[in-house]
Amino acid sequence: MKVTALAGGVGAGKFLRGLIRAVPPRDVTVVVNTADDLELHGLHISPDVDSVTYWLSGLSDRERGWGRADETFRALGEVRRLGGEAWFALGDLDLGIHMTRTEWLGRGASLTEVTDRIRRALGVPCRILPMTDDPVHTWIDAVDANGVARSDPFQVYWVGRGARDDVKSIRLEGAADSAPSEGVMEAVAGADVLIICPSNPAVSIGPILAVPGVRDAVAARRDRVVGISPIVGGAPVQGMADRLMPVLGLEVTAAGAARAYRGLLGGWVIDRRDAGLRSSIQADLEIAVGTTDTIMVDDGSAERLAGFALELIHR
Ligand code: GDP
Ligand code: FO1
Repeated sequence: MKVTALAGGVGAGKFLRGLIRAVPPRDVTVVVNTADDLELHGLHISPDVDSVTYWLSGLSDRERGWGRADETFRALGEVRRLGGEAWFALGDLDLGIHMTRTEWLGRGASLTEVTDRIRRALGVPCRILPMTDDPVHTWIDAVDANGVARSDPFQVYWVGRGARDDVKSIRLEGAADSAPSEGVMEAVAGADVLIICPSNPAVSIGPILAVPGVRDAVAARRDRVVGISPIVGGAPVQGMADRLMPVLGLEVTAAGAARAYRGLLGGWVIDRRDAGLRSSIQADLEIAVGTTDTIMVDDGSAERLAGFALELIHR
C-alpha cells in the first residue's frame, strides 16, 4: 500500500513515526510544508522539513518537539553575547544541518535533492519531499498591543514575538508562482492512501495545498484521503493553531479543522473526547468520521492512530 502524507512539523513528525511502523517505510512519501522556512545568519533553515527528518530518524527532542535531542546551544550563546540575532534557538547540531543545506544549495542542488541527501545520511527510511523548490513564505499581518499594524515573516510572529499579536490575515508570498517539487504530483496521484497529518491547517497544510496543482490533485483522490484532527477538546494539542484558524473563518474544534479541508476528505479522525461532533461533521462534509485516542504519547500510540486512519479510508 503506497501512502503519501501531507505534513507540517511537530504533530506530523510524531504521527509519521507511527505510520512507518504501520506500513513499510519504502511505501511512504512525506510532502512537507516549506512556507515557514527562513534565512538567518546566511543559512537556509527549513523548520518543518527538519522536524519531520529528526522525528523519523529518532534524533528529535521529544519534549520540545522541534530540534535535536542532547542539543547544546553554545554557538547561539556566543551570538547573543555579541549582540547578534539570537531570537531563534538554533542548536549546535541543528546548525550543522543548516550549514550543509546552505552549502549544497549554493552549489546548485535543489531543496528536494538536499533534503533527500540529509534524510538518507540520518537514516530516515522513507522519502521526504519539500512541497516546492521555489521560495514560498507565510507572512502574518497583525495589529500589536498598541494598535499598530505590522507584517512579519511567520517565524518572527511565532517565535520572535511569541504569537502575541492580533492576527488579521495570513499571506502566502510566492505561492501562486511556485511549482510542486519533483515527485510531489506523482506521489499524490499514485498513492493508495493520502493522509493529512495532525498539523496546523492554516500555516502547515494550507501552504502545501496552495502550491498550484496540489489542491486539485488531492481533491481528485478525495475518496482516498484521510485526515487526523490536530484539535482535541477545542484546543490544539501543542502550538498556537487557535490563534490562526479563526483568521480563516474556522472555529477551533475538530469540526472546524475538518472544514479547512472541505472537498478534499474521504475520512476524518477525531479524538474520543470530541465524539459529540461526529454526526455533525459526517453530515456537513459527507465523509466517514472515526473516533479514537489521538493523543500520541509514544511510537505505539502513533502507530495505533496511523493504523486506525488507514483502516477508516482503506475499506
Ligand atoms: P508545527 O508546524 O511544528 O507547529 O507542527 P504541525 O503543524 O505539524 O503541528 C502542530 C499541530 O499538531 C498542532 O495543531 C497540534 O495540536 C497537533 N498535535 C501535536 N501533537 C498531537 C497529538 O498527539 N495528537 C493530535 N491529534 N494532534 C497533535
Ligand atoms: N520554536 C520555538 O518556539 N522557538 C524557537 O526558538 C525555535 C527554534 C527552532 C529552530 C529550528 C527548528 O527547526 C525549529 C525551531 N522552532 C522553534 C520550531 C518552529 O518555529 C515551529 O515548530 C514551526 O516552524 C511551526 O510550524
